[in-house]
Amino acid sequence: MIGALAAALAFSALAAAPGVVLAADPQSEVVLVIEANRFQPEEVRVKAGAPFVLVVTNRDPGPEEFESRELRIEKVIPPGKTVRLRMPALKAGTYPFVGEYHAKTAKGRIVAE
Ligand SMILES: [Cu+2]
Repeated sequence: MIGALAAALAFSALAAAPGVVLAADPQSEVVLVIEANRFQPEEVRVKAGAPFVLVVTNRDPGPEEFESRELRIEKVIPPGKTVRLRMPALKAGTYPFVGEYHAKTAKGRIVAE
């Protein structure tokens, strides 16, 4: 038991070593789901100045277009599909987006802070 604990501690110490973490560190992901013509969540918060990946899944039976004029993104997401959008480092601020095919209900924003 103590041996296993020591091994676990040793392992986490290893995992915490900067070089090791860096090599395996995936770019942070922000997850959005489209369902019933709405985004969930409608607001996501990200760190300003750090690129990230926006992962958008469309659970609706029809296509949706993720669109943000501010971010210059337009991406059609077929029903049941997931797209991964590489996002640049954003300056602090609020960046609205819509699902263009259902823009009355599908609205959200990315807040970089
Ligand atoms: Cu469009």
